[in-house]
Amino acid sequence: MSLTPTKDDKFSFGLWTIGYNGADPFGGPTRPALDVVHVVDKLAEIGAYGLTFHDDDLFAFGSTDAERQTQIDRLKGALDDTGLIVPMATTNLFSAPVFKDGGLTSNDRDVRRYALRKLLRNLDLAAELGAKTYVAWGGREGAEYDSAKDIRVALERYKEAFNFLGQYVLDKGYDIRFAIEPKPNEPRGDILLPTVGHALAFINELDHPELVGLNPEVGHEQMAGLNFQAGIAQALWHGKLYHIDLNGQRGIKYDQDLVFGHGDLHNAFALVDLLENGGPNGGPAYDGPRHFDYKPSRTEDETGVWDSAKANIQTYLLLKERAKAFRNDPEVQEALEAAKVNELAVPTLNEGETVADLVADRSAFEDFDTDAYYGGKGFGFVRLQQLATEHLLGAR
Ligand SMILES: [Mn+2]
Repeated sequence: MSLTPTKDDKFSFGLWTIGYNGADPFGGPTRPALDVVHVVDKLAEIGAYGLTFHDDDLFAFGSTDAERQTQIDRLKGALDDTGLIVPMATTNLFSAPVFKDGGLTSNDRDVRRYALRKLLRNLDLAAELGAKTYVAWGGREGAEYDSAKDIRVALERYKEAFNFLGQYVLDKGYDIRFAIEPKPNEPRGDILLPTVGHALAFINELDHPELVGLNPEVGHEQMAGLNFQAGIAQALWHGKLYHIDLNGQRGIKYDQDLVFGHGDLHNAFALVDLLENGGPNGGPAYDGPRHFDYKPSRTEDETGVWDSAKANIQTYLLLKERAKAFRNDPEVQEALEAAKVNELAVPTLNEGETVADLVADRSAFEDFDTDAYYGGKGFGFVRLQQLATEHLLGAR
């Protein structure tokens, strides 16, 4: 079965994803670098609508102004030729040696000031290219040793940076919001704002929390043993899902960046069901880019790179189709009803009910038969999960 993506599906890829040359801590590149113009042409061909990038993906760190401008102009030409857009951009504050102790939270103040300037420069470019989201993944913002980083002070510097950036965007009149990307570890031993929950709490401490949301990544939450779909549901509940990084991860280990769905497929199914069918009227709960932040495995040649890029799109579309079938199945609807999934939407208290009213309600406590729950009717959650599994496997 093959499904055809359209621009309305909003599939986007990072330049660093398909551009990954296979280098890892144990070996060098296994593929040559890909040119940005070629990448944009190929992405358009496979049905993507957007390209995202770090500054250093487009023009190498240390490029002259002229070299930088040449690459920007080449990207703009390719975007014009294909109709692709740049929905998101971000800054590399982790690769260059200067960032070995982080950028915005380096212990070295001069490095922090340099990091802010590098960030502002690419933020201007993002605005120029029409990006609406600016992602902040602080991969080097952290430490290996507890005594080496004062976490409370580092968070103060992080806050200072986001307040400064928020004010900059407001002063410039840019239509851009920031999206923090949590990750528990790698490359640092421990990274600041390690999970969705940590980042949500941090955002509440900022001067302009409305300008800052989240860009959660499947693998990053799963590296911490967390349920990604549940984290996304909470981010949506807070109104903070500004962007999303889709990929695959197999449990608590190094960041694998596999193709979306090539990890916890059940959770990927639940995630797509949430994004596409979890809205207030059964429609989409999220209308931003479906952004793939994966790495084509080191074993692949360029054909394998594009096969894996297409695999992300196909898996997403298949899961979307499967989730729709799941929602439309009368047996599933009956199982959801039997499991009281919909009853959770009924407020626990009656409208206007007071403490006295609840205490006076003998049916709520004195006459409530808790014994009936021993040996009584179960919820049938396993049956529901099996129905989901059968839809996921295409058996229904
Ligand atoms: Mn990752």
